Amino acid sequence: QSTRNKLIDILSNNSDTYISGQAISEQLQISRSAIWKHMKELEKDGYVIEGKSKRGYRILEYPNKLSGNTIKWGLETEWLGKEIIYKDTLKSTQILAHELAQGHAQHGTVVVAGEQTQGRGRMDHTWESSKEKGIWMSFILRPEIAPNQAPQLTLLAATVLAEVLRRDVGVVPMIKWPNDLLINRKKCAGILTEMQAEQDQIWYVVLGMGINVNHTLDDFPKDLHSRATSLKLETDKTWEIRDLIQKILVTFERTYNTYLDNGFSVIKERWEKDGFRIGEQIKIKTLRDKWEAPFLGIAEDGALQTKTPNGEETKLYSAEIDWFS
Ligand code: BTX
Repeated sequence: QSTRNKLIDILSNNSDTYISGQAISEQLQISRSAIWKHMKELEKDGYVIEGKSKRGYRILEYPNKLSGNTIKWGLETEWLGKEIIYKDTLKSTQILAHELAQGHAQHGTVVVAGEQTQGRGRMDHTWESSKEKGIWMSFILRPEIAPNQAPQLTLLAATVLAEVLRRDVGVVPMIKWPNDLLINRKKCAGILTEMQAEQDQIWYVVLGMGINVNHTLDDFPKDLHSRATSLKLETDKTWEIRDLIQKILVTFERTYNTYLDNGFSVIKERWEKDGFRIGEQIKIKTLRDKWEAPFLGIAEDGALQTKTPNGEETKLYSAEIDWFS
C-alpha cells in the first residue's frame, strides 16, 4: 500500500474526529511537511480535507470519481471489499481477478472497472460494459465448499442483486435461471461464476457481476435494444454507482454468511420467490433440443429441475430458459 493510500485509510477510519499531524506522522513515519504535501495532492484530486490547527485533519468529502478508496469510504462490511482494486479500463474484471487469485489475493478482494473492453458472459458471449454506465465487478472468493456446490454461488448472487434492486432501486426484479436479472422482461444484470478447483476442493472462485445502471438506449448496441435495460431506463433516475456497489457488497456479505451458516435452503427459498414459480411452464433450449416443461425447483447443486421432452424428471446444468410471454 502506498503512503497516500495509508493516509486515506487513516483519515477514513477517523472520519468523525480530527486526527493530529503528530499521530499521522508517527503512524506513517513521515514528516509533518510531507503530510501537508500529501494533503495538498489529495485536495487536487477532489478530496475536501479540513485542517485545524491544534486539532488536526479530517476528510469532509471524497471525490465523486470512483476509486478503491472512494468505494471503501463508509463501506460497512467485515471482509468483502477490504481490498478493492479499481481500474478505469480493463479487458475484463474476471481476467484481473483470476490473476490476483492465482497470486495471494485474499478472500473478499473486489475488482471494479470503469469500463471493460472484452467483458464476457457465459460460453463465448460478450458482455457490453460501456464506460462509467454500469457496475462491472468481480469478487475473489475462497469458499470452503465442494466444487459441485459452486453453482449455488451464482444463484446466491442473483438473490443478492434481486434484493438490492427491489429494496434500494424500487423495481420488480425477476431472476432468470441461472444467471440473469430481468426487469420488465429485459436483461438488466448478469452473473458469471468461474472457479479453479482440484478434485474435491475449490482453490478459488471469481464471481463477476455486470449491472446496467445509467445507460440510455443509445449506450447499448442496436441488437440489444429490445432485450436489455438499465436502472435509469426503468426508473428515469440517474443512480450513484459507488452507493450501489456498497449496497451490493453489504448485502452479498450478509447473504454469503447466512449461506455458510445455514446452507443453501434459505437461498433456494429466496430464489424461488423472484425466479420461476414451481409448476410454471417454461421454454427450454439446449444444444440439441427445444421443448416446454414445468419448472420443478432448484436442486441442491444449483441445477434446474424440470422434465425431459418425454416427461421424465431431469436436472439441467446448462440451457437457455425462458418464460412464456
Ligand atoms: P450471458 O452469457 O448469460 O449473457 C450474455 C448475453 O447477454 C450476450 O450474448 C448478449 O446477448 C447479452 N448482453 C451482452 N451485454 C449485455 C448487457 N450489458 N446488458 C444486457 N444484455 C447483454 C451473463 O452472461 C454474465 C455477464 C457477466 C458480466 C460481468 S461484468 C464483470 C465481470 N467481468 C466480465 O468480463 N464479466 C463479468
